[in-house]
Amino acid sequence: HPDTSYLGLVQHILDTGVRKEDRTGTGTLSIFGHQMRFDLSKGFPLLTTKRVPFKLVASELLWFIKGDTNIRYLLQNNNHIWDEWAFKKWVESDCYDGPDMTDFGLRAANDEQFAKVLEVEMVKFNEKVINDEEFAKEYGDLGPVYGKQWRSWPTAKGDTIDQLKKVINQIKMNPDSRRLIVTAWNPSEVDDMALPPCHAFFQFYVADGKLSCQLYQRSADVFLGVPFNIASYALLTHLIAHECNLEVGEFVHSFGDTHIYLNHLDQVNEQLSREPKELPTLKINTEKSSIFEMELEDIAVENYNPHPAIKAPIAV
Ligand code: DHF
Ligand code: TMP
Repeated sequence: HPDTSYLGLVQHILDTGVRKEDRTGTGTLSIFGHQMRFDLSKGFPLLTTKRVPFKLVASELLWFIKGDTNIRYLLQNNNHIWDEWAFKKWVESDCYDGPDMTDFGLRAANDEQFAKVLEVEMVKFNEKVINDEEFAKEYGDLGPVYGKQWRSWPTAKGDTIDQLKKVINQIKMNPDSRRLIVTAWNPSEVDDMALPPCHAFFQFYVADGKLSCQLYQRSADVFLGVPFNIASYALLTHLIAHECNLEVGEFVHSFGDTHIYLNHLDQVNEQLSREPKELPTLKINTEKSSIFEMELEDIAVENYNPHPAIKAPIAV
């Protein structure tokens, strides 16, 4: 069961993880290197020991697939998972003249008064991104993150590579290929990204009429990020398998720095006390074949009856 593998990883980090400081100043328990395998034919791996908001997973994935890097589309779909990283670029820009937002993530966690000020500024920022197209173009953009690298990786010659389209064509034309790769890790552009790619590199594999996918995730926030990442790549594998007339095989999730933030310890202990439930099933609109035509309404999970959500602060 996906929850069993996941909670096994959580327990393993609690048992053997090393105290490690991190960029965000939060502090983590961390291990280096781990792998989980999910058999997608046995049910959709959306965790059941806490509610994972599937619509947010799906709209984020469609945003990558569109090649979009601007949070405007996410906001239009009530998806706020990338707000802090666009906001960070905004408050660090010359045009921002509101209250001082240095280290806003850490400060909000320790100072209720400041958290309110931050909330007001973030709401204002989001409204401006939604209502003001010019502002959105400038400040809603996260830089050359996933969508840009997947769909229009810039080459030295001055043209671009659509890695996603290419890999899908290769899966159809040349399924035995060992080069079915998409990489978001573009060394010449990482410095311009609001956050360098965490799910950085993935490969497809076709055998027995089944499509598998393996992801290398260089850095993994096990409580908040990983449940999304598992569901997102499982969904991507289903969508591509559907387009290529293949069944789904496995999702193999390989990790680098795999950590639990120190301010998530109560949350993971709560989750560890829960029993996994039956997995949901994924429903995609089979009238559409191309993943590039899929919209949010074409994707849903059925029979998802998880334990309640568990809130946690995100390290910025
Ligand atoms: N930074 C950090 N420190 N960890 C992350 O996982 C992370 N993920 C990013 C961007 N930066 C990050 C993009 N993905 C949430 C989940 C995934 C995600 C960003 C945020 C999150 O907060 N999930 C909440 C629910 C959020 C909501 O309902 O709006 C959760 O409980 O799953
Ligand atoms: P880093 O760039 O210093 O590694 O910080 C990124 C943090 O975000 C780290 O805790 C990993 C986490 N993360 C995920 O776990 N999954 C994701 O999809 C994203 C975007 C980030």
